[in-house]
Amino acid sequence: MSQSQKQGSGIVLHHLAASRSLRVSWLLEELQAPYTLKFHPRHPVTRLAQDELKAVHPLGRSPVIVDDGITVAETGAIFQHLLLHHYDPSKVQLGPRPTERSQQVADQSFWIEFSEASVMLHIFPFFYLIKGGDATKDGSLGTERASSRGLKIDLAFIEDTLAKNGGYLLERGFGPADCANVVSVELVQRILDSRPSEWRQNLGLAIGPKTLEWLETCRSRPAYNAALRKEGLDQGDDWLAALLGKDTRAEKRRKSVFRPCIDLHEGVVKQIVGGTLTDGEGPGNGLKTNFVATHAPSYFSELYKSHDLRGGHVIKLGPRNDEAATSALEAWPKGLHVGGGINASNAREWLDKGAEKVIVTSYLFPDCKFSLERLEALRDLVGRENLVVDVSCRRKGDKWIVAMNRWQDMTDMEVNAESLKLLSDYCSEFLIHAADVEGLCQGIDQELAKRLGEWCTIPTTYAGGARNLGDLELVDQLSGGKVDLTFGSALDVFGGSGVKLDELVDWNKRA
Ligand SMILES: N[C@@H](CCC(=O)N[C@@H](CS)C(=O)NCC(=O)O)C(=O)O
Repeated sequence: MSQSQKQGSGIVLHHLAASRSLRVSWLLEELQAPYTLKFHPRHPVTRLAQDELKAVHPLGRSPVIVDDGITVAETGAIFQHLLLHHYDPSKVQLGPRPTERSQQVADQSFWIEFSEASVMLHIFPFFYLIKGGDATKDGSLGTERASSRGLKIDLAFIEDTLAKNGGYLLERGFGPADCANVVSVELVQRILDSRPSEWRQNLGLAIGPKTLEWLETCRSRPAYNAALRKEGLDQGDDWLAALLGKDTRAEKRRKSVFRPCIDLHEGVVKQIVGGTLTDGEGPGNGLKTNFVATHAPSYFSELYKSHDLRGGHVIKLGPRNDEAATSALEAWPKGLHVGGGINASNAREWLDKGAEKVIVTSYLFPDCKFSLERLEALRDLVGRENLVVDVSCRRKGDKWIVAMNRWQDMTDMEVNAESLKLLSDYCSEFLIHAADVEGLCQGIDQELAKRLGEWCTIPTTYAGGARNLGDLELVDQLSGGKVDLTFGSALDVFGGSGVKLDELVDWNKRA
């Protein structure tokens, strides 16, 4: 473990998306213990943890907590640690302290361990069989029969205990024992529900009525839902969907996809650090360039076309880019959007040159003030369906303000639900660069991505800071699949090492 992780103050929970770590965030919420949730997206294709978790603990799994420099892994050990050091019965009543010598404490410890050592032990063979495509329709496989034996006993014991103890695992009422087991039983429930009834019958697997009631009661607890919200989910959202993938989801929601870009500067495809581009572009003016392509702009259009990566943007950064933009559009007619210097006198022309849509910003803000008249006129000229409004912005306190002229000038428009609602009556898409993080490959503006998911009602592409595939998954989670993501400097075709175009093509195909 690195020194920096040791030094953090308070509890940091390393939480893998859609995982049993939910038990720990839930317990922390019940304990009302302050903590920071460090979200780790799963690998979008394998659904496993990504390497960054190995920096926290060599096993590279979640949950792991780091509590003032003490690293604790394994759910059971984390529960015991939290109960020992962060349970204050004068604040919340969650049952006995683990230091007490009593049957209750012994039972509580039993249930905390039971969740992993019995329920998960017996359900996981099924999970792997399903994932590997080896599960049968009738439960006739030896592994299915062997695992069902243990699982049947576990489920019966939970059902009997709930009946005996008045609805919770311990007689005294709700507590950590329930937190530990609900999440495991939810996984069991989802797996059983995904199998044919013949399979369930032959293996004798079913969730009992008391257990179903208990799941409902526990899931309605404010702390459970607070834990889900910390993960970017809402009450009633299916946290297991992200783990189980398409095959077990009743309905598939739209997923965020990758949108490509071709940024042009002086007629050449480049990747530039956002906000460093100014009008005086000589040496020493602060312009930071991450990548200069040796390929022509049309090479990138053809590449995107070959993978059917639609709705990408060709952006003319400054003058002397018209020829390059034209050649990019000609290489894939009606496949790309074009932006940079678009106004009422040239918008039509760019559509005629092959742009699928035109992207407009600065023209809508004469003297940095929003002009509805100009937007209306442009909409009338090219049609709402052909117009994208670029509301690229910079952060000012807790607000995002539309920035123009290569993000140097702040306008009078705040990016929020109201402004986006107004604009969406006149355009069919938004393009939103988070100018402060653009080109830095240091991560996306998570809050903005989440807000855009709430505010946007038309297709929206976010750009800025994306490092790797995990960031696409993060945008998907945060925006509920409503916001698409552009990768620039991190992408291999632009000399980056964070993400490969092939991976993104693969993601888009699965989305
Ligand atoms: N027994 C461990 C299990 C930890 C575990 O396997 N966690 C899963 C998440 S549900 C994980 O991190 N998997 C990612 C991987 O193995 O790559 C515990 O309860 O903490």
